[in-house]
Parts: sequence; C-alpha cells; structure tokens
Amino acid sequence: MGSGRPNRHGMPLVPIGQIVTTKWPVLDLGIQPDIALKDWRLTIDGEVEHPITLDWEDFLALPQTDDTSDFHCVTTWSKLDMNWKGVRLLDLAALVQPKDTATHLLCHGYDDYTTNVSMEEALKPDVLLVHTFEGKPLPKEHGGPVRMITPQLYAWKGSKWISRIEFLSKNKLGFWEERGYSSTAYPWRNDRYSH
Ligand SMILES: Nc1nc2c(c(=O)[nH]1)N[C@H]1C(S)=C(S)[C@@H](COP(=O)(O)O)O[C@H]1N2
Ligand SMILES: [Mo]
Repeated sequence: MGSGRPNRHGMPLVPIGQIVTTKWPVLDLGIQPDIALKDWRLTIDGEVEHPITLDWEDFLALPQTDDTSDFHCVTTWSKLDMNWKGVRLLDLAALVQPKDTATHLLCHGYDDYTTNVSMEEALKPDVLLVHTFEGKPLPKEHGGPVRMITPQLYAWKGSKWISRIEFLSKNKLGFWEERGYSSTAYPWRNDRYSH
C-alpha cells in the first residue's frame, strides 16, 4: 500500500518490515494513569540552565503546533496521517536551555515508563508533546492528557502520560531499551533490537 511513495523526509512511506493499519492499537505496561488536568505537571530538568515545572495553563500558553505525521510501532504496524496538536520539544528546549553537555533525554511517564532519545532526534520539528488528536483531547488509553510523539523513530520512544523530561550528559537506557530494544530505534534501518 503506497510503499513506493516517499514520505515528507524523502524516506519510504512505509519503513521496512512494517504493515499499514487503520486501527490504533493500545500498548502499555498494564497501567493507564488517571491524571486530572488540575493535577497535571510537566518537569523539565537535568542538564539545562533553567529547569521548570509547567502546569496545564502554562503548557497551553506555549506556542502550539499542528502537524500530521506517521506512527511506526516496532510490533510492525504503522498508522499514517495522524493529525496532532501540541508543543514542539524544540520550543520546550528553548525555554530550559540545554547545556552544551546535554546529549540525550530520558522521558518519564506517570506510569513509571522511561525511554531515551538523542538530542539530535528529539529536536526534530515533528517531535511534539501532544494533547489533541484529530481535533479532540488525546484519549487516556493513548497517553492523555499529554504524550510525546517521535514520528521518525519507533513509537515506543514517545512516552504516554509524560511527566518529566530529563536532559542527560550521557546516554541512559529506558524501560524497553534495558530489555533488548534498540537505543536508537530508527525504522528505516530496521533498527529494532540492540546487538
Ligand atoms: N508511558 C508509557 N508510554 C509508552 C508506553 C508505555 O507502556 N507507557 N508504550 C510505548 C509503546 S511500546 C508504544 S508502541 C506506544 C504505543 O502508543 P499507543 O498505545 O497510543 O498506540 O507508546 C509507547 N509509550
Ligand atoms: Mo511498542
């Protein structure tokens, strides 16, 4: 299905070993935390000049980005043309000002999930912390109120129910990365597992 057509980055629309689905499966660790908007907080800290904790109002006051991108799950399904609204990680980084020593992030979820992303990947303009999907609040089972998306990496790099972004001066593995999944997770290189 359209695998010969390139995506907007000039890469094959459907990466190697992936199959397009129109469904949206739910993957989690068996916990779907319930976070009321009044209790929601996002902390950004670690190797940054200005650590911050945002509440819901602060978050919505930041520049909002609307974008349509694809979602590639390592379990081989890809879902195309997903419309999102949220805040670019790039814009959050501008607020906290990562130090020169920052090389990676470790993203933490309210379910104690963790996943690592290199600065180079995290600062791509389609990496968003989203609160809206197809014009409606992001459903809890998909990580609402706010999750991260990483359209150019396998989807496990996007923490659902994101609570903290920790900038790091050296790479640190997250939940799946410690269990044999790739630290880099690049779909167009079939980069699923660590070696
Ligand atoms: N906090 C948290 N984020 C998570 C996960 C999780 O278990 N907890 N699962 C990851 C995995 S393995 C995938 S494939 C995607 C799935 O997102 P979805 O359930 O919205 O399809 O979320 C990722 N982010
Ligand atoms: Mo996954």
